[in-house]
Amino acid sequence: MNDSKALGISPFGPASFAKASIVEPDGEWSADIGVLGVPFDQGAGFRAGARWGPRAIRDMSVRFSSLTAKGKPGYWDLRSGRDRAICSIADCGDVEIVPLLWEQNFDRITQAVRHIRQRGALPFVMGGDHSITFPVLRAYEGAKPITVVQFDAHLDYRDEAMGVRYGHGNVLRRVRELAWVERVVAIGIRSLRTRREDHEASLRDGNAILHAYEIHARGPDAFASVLPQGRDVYVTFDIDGMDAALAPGTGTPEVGGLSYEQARRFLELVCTHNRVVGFDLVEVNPSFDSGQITGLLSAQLMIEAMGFVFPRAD
Ligand SMILES: [Mn+2]
Repeated sequence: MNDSKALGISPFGPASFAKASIVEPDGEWSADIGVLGVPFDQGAGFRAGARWGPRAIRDMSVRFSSLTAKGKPGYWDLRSGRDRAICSIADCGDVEIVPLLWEQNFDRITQAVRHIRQRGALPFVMGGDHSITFPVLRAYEGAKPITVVQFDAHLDYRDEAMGVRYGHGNVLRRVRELAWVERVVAIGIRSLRTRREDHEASLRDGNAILHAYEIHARGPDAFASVLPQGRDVYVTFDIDGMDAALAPGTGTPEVGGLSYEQARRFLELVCTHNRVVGFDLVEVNPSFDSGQITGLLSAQLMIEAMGFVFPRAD
């Protein structure tokens, strides 16, 4: 007798996200969450390779395959005593990316996210470099105003760099220009490369910037009044928001970043006090990872976020 499949504990076999069933975004399927991989890294200005991020996250996500078990999905949260992530997950595979044709690739990304939303599922997107957040958010045209919560070491708010306007260093600027994005709340900003002009432009646009050093000094709960409440929220999680020691597998790591407990608490505050309309986790680059810890951390952050969005009603 082998019921490991039914129990959802086998880590073996093809690595879909948490061993979820693989579907085509534009097919006939139904699930609470549609996970989508975007293996695109043409927006990276420094060390490329985030195209392998979705695979790295899926590889380690099989550790959490009980989430997709038949009969009793989800996990028991030791901290709250609650069952969490009581939801169904479909893995929509990867967007087909072709070399060099970035505008066409962006269109494919937008289209895939549109399909997921049309199925009534909540998109959870795995990058790819951070530039993909712009084509993902384009798929929300016509939606209610969205507050974007950004976890990141960098503002990514540069208007233009040597003619480039859609790279990963410009992405929040482009996102903020979308008519349905009302505000950006950036958490964990600390890079020495932060430019005064970009910082001022972001504040002038009505965004909020939570610096890493302030978070270390005061703790996440001190910022509760700055975080959105009762809004429609899209979370974009650049893994370099985490401390470089926890997440070395990324193109532009920065020391002095968030601890796991800080990031988790921010996710809890954001996901439980708002309506989450989408989530992405970007910039995982397994070429620089050590012991797959960045892939594992990323999978766990996604699952904790799912757990906050889908707690069991009890
Ligand atoms: Mn970023």
